[in-house]
Amino acid sequence: MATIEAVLGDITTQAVDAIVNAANSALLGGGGVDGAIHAAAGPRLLAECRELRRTSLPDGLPVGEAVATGAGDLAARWVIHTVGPNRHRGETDPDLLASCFRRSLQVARAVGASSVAFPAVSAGIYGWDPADVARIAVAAVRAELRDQGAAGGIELVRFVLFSHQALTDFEAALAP
Ligand code: AR6
Repeated sequence: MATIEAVLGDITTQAVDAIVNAANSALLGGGGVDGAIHAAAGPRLLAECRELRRTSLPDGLPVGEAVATGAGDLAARWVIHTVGPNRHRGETDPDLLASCFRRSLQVARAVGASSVAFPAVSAGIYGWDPADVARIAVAAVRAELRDQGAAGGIELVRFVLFSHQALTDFEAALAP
């Protein structure tokens, strides 16, 4: 049975196989956790993202989707970029946010990652209530791990929260 946990911290320093980036469709960096990940990973990460845009994703990454790159100078081996729904643009469908978490875990499994750290996707610049993100994220991760079955490959999912309030929200969502 995989472990799901929530911790307070900076996702860029997590010693896990893959960290998830709350990116935007352009995949070329931004503010928030995206900016922090690109700053810590160095220019190789941006170069890989540019290559994705030049080849498989000329129109960018759709909302709710996920894609993996290497992780540049980070301790992790992979960065999995996902694009959360943006409330300020009227993107209020919880299924789109759930899809970010599920698709990220599917991509993680496909590259061979067994431990994955997530930020609170869409709970910053994209304007979602962190408590809603916590409930949706925990339900999506539980469903995905259930569907992957016993031999699924993902052993650890860690939510890495940047504020005490967000940590409290995720702890509440994880409580049995
Ligand atoms: N480690 C963990 N969590 C963090 C970190 C960090 N180093 N830095 C911020 N957070 P946001 P979004 C938290 O805004 O809402 C970017 O410009 C933050 O407190 O990073 O999905 C992208 O390029 C919040 O709880 O992502 C997109 O344009 C959570 O991470 C847009 O922002 C997510 O906040 C995406 O917006």
